[in-house]
This record gives sequence, C-alpha cells and structure tokens, in this order.
Amino acid sequence: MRSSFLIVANRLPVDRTIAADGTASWRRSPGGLVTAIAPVMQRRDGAWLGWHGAPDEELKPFEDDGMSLIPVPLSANEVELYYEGFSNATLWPLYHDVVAAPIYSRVLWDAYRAVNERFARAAADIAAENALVWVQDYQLQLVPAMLRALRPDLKIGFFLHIPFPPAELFWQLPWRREILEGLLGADLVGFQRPGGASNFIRLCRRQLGLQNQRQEIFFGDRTVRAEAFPISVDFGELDSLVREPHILARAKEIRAELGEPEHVLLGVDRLDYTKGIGQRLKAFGELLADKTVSPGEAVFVQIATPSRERVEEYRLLRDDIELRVGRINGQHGVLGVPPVNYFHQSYDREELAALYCAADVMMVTPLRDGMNLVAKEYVACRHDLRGALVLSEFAGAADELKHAFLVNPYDVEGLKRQMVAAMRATPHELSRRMRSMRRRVATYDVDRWAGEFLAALER
Ligand code: ADQ
Repeated sequence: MRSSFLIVANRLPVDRTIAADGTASWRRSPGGLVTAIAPVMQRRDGAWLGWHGAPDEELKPFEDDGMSLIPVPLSANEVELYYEGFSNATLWPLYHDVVAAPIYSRVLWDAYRAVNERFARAAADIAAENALVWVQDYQLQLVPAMLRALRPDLKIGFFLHIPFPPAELFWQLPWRREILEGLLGADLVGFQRPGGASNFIRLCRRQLGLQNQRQEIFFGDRTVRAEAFPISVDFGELDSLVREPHILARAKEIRAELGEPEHVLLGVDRLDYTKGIGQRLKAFGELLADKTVSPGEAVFVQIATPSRERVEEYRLLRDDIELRVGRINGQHGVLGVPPVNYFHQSYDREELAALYCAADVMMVTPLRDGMNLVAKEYVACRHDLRGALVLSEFAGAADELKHAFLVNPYDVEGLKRQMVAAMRATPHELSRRMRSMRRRVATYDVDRWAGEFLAALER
C-alpha cells in the first residue's frame, strides 16, 4: 500500500532485541524524534523508511508499534563508506566548526551519493500521489532533489538536526554545489537555529547565484523556504515521570551512593568530540587543584554513551577522556571518594531522569551542537525549581535557555567561574532561572516542533 505521509531517515525508529531464547523482536528506539513523530504517523497512517541497523541483510516491510516500517538495506561496505565515512568523518566535523579535521575522499562521496539514490528510489516507490515526505538529517541531503526528479508531485520537507556551517567553512567541501542543490529539491528546509537558515541562504546566493526574499529562495520555477524550527523534548512526559515516587527515591539513593556530597555535577552525552567533555573535566580538575572545591564536597558524574566506535577520531577521544578521568582521580581522590564517576554506558530513561533529579549542576558544554536535548531534558525534569544548568553558547539550546549559566567552553577560566557561580547560587536565584527556562520548554515542546514544521510544509 502506498503512503500519503512518509518519513525518510538514516535509521528506522526501532532497534532489534534478541531474547534469551533467541527470538528477535523490535523495540522503539529512545529519543525525541521518534516520540515526536510516532503520534503524527499513527494519525496520518504514515510509513517510515530507513536502515534497520544490520548490514548485509534484506528485510521485508513490517508493522510495529502502529507504524509501517520499510527497511532500506546497506552493505557492510556502505556502512563504512557512506555512514562512518562521508556522514560521520566528512560532514559531521565540517558542520561542527571543523573541531576535528574532515576527510575529503571521492570514494566516500560516491558511496554517499549511491546510498542517497537508493533511499530516494525507495521513497518514490512507496509515496502515494501528492504525498508529504519528510526527510531527516545530514546523511540524506541529496534525497530531496533525487526524489523530486523521480516524483515531482510530492511535497518534500527536509530537517537538519545538526548545525549548518558558515559559508567560509562549507566552502571547503569539494561537493558543495551538489549538497546545496540536493537540499533545494525540498519545498521547506528546516534548521535548528536562524543562523543555520541564513548560512544556507547566503551560500545559495554565493555559490549558485540565486535570489531570495527573506526566507524564500527562488530556484528555477520553484520557491524553497529555509527557516528555523528548534527541536525540543516531550516536556509533559518527563515532567510527570519525575513526579513518580520511585524516581524521586532513586534520585535520593544516587546521592547517597555518591557519599552525600554538597554538589553533584553531571554530564550526559554521546561520547563525541563536539560535546566538550574534555573541557569540562579540565575545568573541574583545576577547581580541585586550586582547592576551590574539595573531593567529597563536589562529585562529578560523567555518563558517556558509546558512539561511532569504529571511527578513528572517536577511539582517540575515548582514550583522551579516560586518561583525564584517571589523572583527576589519581591526583585528587581519597580512598572511596573518587572526584569523577565515569561511565561508558547507555542508561534507560528512568535512570537518566533520576540522575537529572539528583544533579545540582548540569554541565552541557559542547563546542558546537545543533540543539542539545540533554539541556532541555534537565529543565523538564526540575519541577522542584532547583538545579543549575551550565550551558555552552555554542549549543542551539542557548538561543532559548537564556537563563542558564552560559559559558564559552574554550575559556577555561570563564567555565570555572560559571561552575562556581552555579554551585553557590542561592535557592532564590536558581528558582528564578529555572522557572523561566521551564516556561520556554513547556511551551515549545517537541509536539509543537513537529506541528509547526508540518504546518509550514503544507502551507
Ligand atoms: P545528539 O548529538 O545525539 O543529537 P542530543 O541532542 O544531546 O545529542 O541528544 C542525545 C540524546 O541521547 C538525549 O535524548 C539523551 O537523553 C540521550 N542520551 C545521552 N546519553 C545517554 C546515555 N548514556 N544513555 C541513554 N541516553 C543517553 C543530534 C544533534 C543535536 C540535536 C539532536 C536532535 O547533534 O544537536 O539536539 O540531534 O535534533
């Protein structure tokens, strides 16, 4: 059956789990995108097209969780060249201010183009006449134009979850024209921040010589809109989760397990070099070294989800972070009281919520980040109006969470100052800041994000 509403993303919204007896089943993947889109999919009888996560395996379309899922196969070689290669070793660092050096390789590009073509063909086969197709993220930037060439009747939207870089950086890309033209296949191109949209518009003018009027770019006989739609979290769901007694009890227990320190500082990230984990550890180490805080008085908990472990930069980063943690604990720890508790593990939602409730200071210090949902999750979990958010100016979330303790993560002194300010703030100041941030996240939640994007696309 053909679908009138189609999501196209690198990954399907489900992960396969294998039970002890060997039977396989699918479980909805954690994360905001799935939560936001699942209800829309169910309402509109939609389908989701994406890779199912296992290389060299062809699967038939299936139903799960009320959604039609259409697996797109990838070979092991394509996973290496298209996903780990062009997506995560070329585009990811280039779009994040070149904080690591991007790899420019024609072999990677060829694989990226071929896989984008496969996604576009699969979408063209499944979409009903005049259907709405919403393409997600940097792995699939060529799909809008490829799909339009096959199916000019479709309404096509694209959303970029990561930053769109300034022209001066994007200019490096040998395939810059192809990427811009790929995105221009959409009717609406969405970005996290207004700055991303204006970077894109400026590049279309400079690289392609196109004219625009504010958000509208004139491209042949079509008009393409480029606009910001800041993504968010399911505020209501988190807010009610943390009111449950077992989450509160677990938060208390966590503080007790940490030795009842005066200040619990927390970092929760994918282990990625854009997240500024090293910078915040360095600042914390210096606060211990200059005796601004003592071990036992302040404890740092860093949760780092394993991520992209086959990409060289990520292996190096893991070694670097683990070395730093070891140094700090070796130098400043006392028996039974390590100043840094580090976990290279994934946690379930409830444990994360309890950790957010247990943390006095949430450390979100990316060097560059499209939005950063952890910052918004923390705010959504603090109905007690306690807790301080230390937030990098380079995260998209900083546009909205202006009452956080804002920092430039490259400035170690400034970072230390704001960490101390966050630890020493009065309850009155904390509640004033938190109340204002909560108002923002409660109003602009993930439902509103999806709703506004789709309304703009349908206009
Ligand atoms: P990410 O770079 O993955 O997302 P982020 O927005 O922080 O970054 O989302 C991470 C998600 O993973 C959060 O929901 C968090 O709770 C969860 N998570 C992190 N560590 C975890 C752990 N140890 N265990 C379990 N869950 C964990 C990309 C962009 C962001 C953008 C999002 C959404 O890089 O800038 O905000 O997409 O558009």
